[in-house]
Amino acid sequence: MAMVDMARVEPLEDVTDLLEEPEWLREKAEEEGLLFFRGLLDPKTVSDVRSQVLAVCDAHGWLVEGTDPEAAVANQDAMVVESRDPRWQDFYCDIQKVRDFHALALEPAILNAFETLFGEPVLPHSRNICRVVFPNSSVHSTPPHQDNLYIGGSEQTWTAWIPVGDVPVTLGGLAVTKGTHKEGKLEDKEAVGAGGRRVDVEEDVVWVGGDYSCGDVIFLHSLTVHQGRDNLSDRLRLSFDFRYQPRSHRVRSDSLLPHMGWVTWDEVYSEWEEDDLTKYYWRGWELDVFERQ
Ligand SMILES: O=C(O)CCC(=O)C(=O)O
Repeated sequence: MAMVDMARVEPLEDVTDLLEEPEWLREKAEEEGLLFFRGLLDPKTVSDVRSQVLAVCDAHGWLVEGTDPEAAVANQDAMVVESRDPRWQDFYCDIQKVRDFHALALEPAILNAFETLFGEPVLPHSRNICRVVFPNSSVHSTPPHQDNLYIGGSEQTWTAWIPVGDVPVTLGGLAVTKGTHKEGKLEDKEAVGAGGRRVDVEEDVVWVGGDYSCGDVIFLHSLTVHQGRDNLSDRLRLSFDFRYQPRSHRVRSDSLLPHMGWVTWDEVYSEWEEDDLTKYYWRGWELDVFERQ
């Protein structure tokens, strides 16, 4: 299994009220490296995107024929894991073209929360990530890692992990350690599972996790260690990872490219309305962009 055992898992603590108390919100973020917001997004908005993602899953034969697509019952015969497998690549290129998937990353509720946290304008990275996890794929669950390894750039970059639909523990979801961002960058090593790298986790570390509902969002610091939980159901688990940083901080250029680089922005945008303001939204901003070495 890619996921490591968790001796102690604390329940998710809703900090929505702290959005009215920016100093306390920042203190909490500084202390724990994670912030959980129950119902930050309108569940209807998330459900609409979910239906669009499931339509793509269906078109790729990933749902059991004759079942309600909304139930996301996985066709085990089509099982594929996130990788360079051509079946995954074809699916992922189609997902990257879903306009509302990218638009969700720009929802005012998320941007406002990050501006409160950063105390300055936010730069949403446009490299948005969609994860679809089949049941019986535990060996490929996302191992414990720090996102900074993949992002580079400012350590003050945060990930918003969004359950796309209700994600009870049986469906997998995300488990996040408390306070590990204070340990700095940890040594990583090769591993099985999404991302392909992992870090060691102390046995007595405190994990946070539980049942997520549609509309919930969890923010985590780029050095906070976290892992995907095994999907023990018969359904597909859907989630998004969107990243955000203070706009004045340096940003690595690939954070503004389509995730995985299998399509270009022009291909992503090819069927969107011409005057859609979510296209290239970052281009008018003064940014300190640097190239990956
Ligand atoms: O959704 C998952 O399984 C893990 C996602 C994650 O940890 C990440 O993308 O950094």
